[in-house]
Amino acid sequence: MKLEFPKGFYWGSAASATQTEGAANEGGKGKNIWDHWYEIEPRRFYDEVGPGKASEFYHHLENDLKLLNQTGHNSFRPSISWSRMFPKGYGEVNQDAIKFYNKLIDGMIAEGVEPFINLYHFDMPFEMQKIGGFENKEVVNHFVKYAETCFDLFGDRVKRWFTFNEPIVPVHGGYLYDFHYPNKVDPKAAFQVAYNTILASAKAIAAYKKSQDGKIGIVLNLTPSYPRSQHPSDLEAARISDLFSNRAFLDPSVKGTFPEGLKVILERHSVLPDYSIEELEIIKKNKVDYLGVNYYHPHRVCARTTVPNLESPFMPEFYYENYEMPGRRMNIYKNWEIYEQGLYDIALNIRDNYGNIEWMVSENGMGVKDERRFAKEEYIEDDYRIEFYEDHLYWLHKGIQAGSNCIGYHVWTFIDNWSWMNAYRNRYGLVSLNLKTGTRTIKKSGYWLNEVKTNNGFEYKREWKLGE
Ligand code: BGP
Repeated sequence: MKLEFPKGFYWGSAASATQTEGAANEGGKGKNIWDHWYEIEPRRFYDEVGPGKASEFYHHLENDLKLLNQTGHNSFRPSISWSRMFPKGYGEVNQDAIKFYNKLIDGMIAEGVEPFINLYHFDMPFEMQKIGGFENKEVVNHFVKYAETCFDLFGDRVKRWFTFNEPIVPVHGGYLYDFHYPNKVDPKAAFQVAYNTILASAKAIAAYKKSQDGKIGIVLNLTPSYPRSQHPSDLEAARISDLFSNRAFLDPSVKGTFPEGLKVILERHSVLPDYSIEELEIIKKNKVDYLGVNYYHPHRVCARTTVPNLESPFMPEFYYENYEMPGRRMNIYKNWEIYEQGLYDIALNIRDNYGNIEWMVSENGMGVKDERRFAKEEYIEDDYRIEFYEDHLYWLHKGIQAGSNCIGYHVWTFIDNWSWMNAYRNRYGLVSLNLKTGTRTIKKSGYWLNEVKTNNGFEYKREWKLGE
């Protein structure tokens, strides 16, 4: 069966500054939290490899831009590093950063690749973190100034922007579950950071609308919440996990309001963030024009079987337990369930509950441990990844046929990159990276995406059986 996608469909990939640029101490860049955390706790990183060099996108730009063209990109989403633009987070703009990002944007356009620029991908400037990061509303205003500067400098050529990538992840990692700096376990701070990030996004959107004519959105990682059963307690568990994992960001971004029920729970646990009526008005008035959805895995939950320890810091898991569904298929390298149909459910949820807003898959991908063990003279035949993409695209296509307004599909990621605490353990790229030599070699999936883009679709062979 030929799967054909809507005319003008965006194909490509996403990447992020800290994971790809390298040159962490060059070109006038200031430290961000990753540079700092690696300095003080290198053991938290796989093989003790830090973000200093990453994939050296900064130095390989010209060559890498050609690779974009050869691997099926008509669009690409890199991020701008706030601490490269403003080494302290505010003040004077770094001229070298302007030069680099101009080169990047102009280079993409010259290769026929439309830029989708993201302003924040987990990389708080360290000087901003020192004064509290997004716990502090002053940092919100510095972020907005940084965003405005980017709009002024690059908005003539960039017509698609994102304010944040997965804003829930720094909340989880930095303030609840200890996998990002500043490694606090502090629910009150966590919900303040979440709220302030939403406010920062809305204020940046307001600034954008004043002077620019393109579109601005936010990238959210959505994890559809599936209950173990139809028992009312399991359904309630799924409702609450959905509230915290998805709707807490999705509703204010798309509808301008917070979901009902969230405030009650936060108040009950004394973790309601500090907010004002004026701020809620700003959030209400400045909704996104379009949405990016990162989809990797679903979230299966069931009712708790134990009473939570009321002395322990409040976590959303007070209301549900994670459920390991028998027979689920796993990506064992990342311990994430593979459930392609989740993308169809997301498509319909956006169609039915979010005004069928324009959206795109802004990340979808499969990390494989030590993938270079499969390399034959540098070339990697990653058929497993092609299959992963095709199966997800099948369900996405079904969602589009059902009327969901999806305009593109970006994979994670372009070139194998440095993956936060996992460093180079799992590889995701369309292009493989030899860490010793820096050599880049297009994988089979890179050639595959190029074909898919050229044909705006592909011949899909798999037949889905009921219950898969
Ligand atoms: C997403 C992030 C990416 C990327 C990806 C893969 O959540 O937006 O930055 O890293 O996940 O995850 P990981 O690198 O942890 O394997």
